[in-house]
Amino acid sequence: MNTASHFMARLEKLKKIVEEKSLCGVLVESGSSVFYFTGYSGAGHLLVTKDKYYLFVPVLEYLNARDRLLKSGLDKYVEEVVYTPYGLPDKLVVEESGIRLEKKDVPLLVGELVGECTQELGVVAQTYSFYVKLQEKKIRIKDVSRDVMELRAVKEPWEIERITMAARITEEALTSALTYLDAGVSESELAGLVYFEMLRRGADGYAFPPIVAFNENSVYPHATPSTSRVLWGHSVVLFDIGAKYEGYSSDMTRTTFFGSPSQEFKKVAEAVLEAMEAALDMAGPGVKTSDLDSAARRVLEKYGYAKYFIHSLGHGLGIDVHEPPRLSQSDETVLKPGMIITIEPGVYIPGKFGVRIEDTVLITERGATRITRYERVLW
Ligand SMILES: [Mn+2]
Repeated sequence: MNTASHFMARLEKLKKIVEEKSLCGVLVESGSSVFYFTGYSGAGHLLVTKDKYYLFVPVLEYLNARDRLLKSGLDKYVEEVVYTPYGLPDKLVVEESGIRLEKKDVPLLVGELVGECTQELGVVAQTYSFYVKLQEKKIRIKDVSRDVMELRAVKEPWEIERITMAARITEEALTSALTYLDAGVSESELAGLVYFEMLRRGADGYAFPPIVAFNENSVYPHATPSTSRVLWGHSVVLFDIGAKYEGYSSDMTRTTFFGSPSQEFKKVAEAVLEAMEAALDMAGPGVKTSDLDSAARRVLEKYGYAKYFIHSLGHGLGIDVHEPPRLSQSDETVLKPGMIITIEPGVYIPGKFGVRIEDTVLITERGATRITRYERVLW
């Protein structure tokens, strides 16, 4: 697993984009796409030209990048170039390592490497300022982020294994946190417990800060846990949590009840679960993401809750916790085997409570299978 051939196959696909679109090359700015192609996750830029691969990293990352390239088996194929535009002294240890050191910033280095080329440079940028800096160097650029995200959308078996592992850790963290559900515990304490359990079970960290929300705080789909919101009496308790494992995310939401659930809560929770089942039943290769969103919305409509479903049904998931496609009315993506998405209908009644149930789901050859398999009826 994780050998040079995995990464080289991906880099070849990037080179194919260069050829097919007649580009000078493709430049990928820091972040999850650099990790996808190289296994390196620090600050840095990957440049693929017609005949070479470069990884530009700031000087503080020179060892990290070298070690990651070795681990990925890419050290023979990708040239690491360390840059230091910050006026650091000449005598730095990096010069003893045989790694190329340049006292220039990335746009300048890229300008030198592709400067003679009259075609466009494909770019996957995270920031607008990076586009601007390249344009200042008179480099003509073309956004190719869609092409790269299309590659990333279909997962390879070893990626599915990692996401599954992240899901198992998430489930174990929830089991543990649920044992602390008792009068006096705060949302923040539970969120911290979830994170602690993820780390001690082998996660790199969380895919996003754990959301734990009680009662009226659960009406915010992106609620922030608070130390001052403490469990007492009969309460709705929502957990939206996801561990990260070897660079890959998971995402799961469960809504439970502390004490005896109200009739209204049960009615809403059962409708949300039915909406989820409707979407899950329909999910599979050849199905449009917008149709899944409609299927869930129709169920909630039946119960008069559709107006409280204020977000799209779900999203793609992989290295990033949110990746294309978006499972919404305006998305035209047709699902393919190997895609991993979330299905997460929710009903948020202002001033009262919210209920969301979410699973991470793999699209298979025949249909779809849940990666997060935690019990859903917890009330
Ligand atoms: Mn989600």
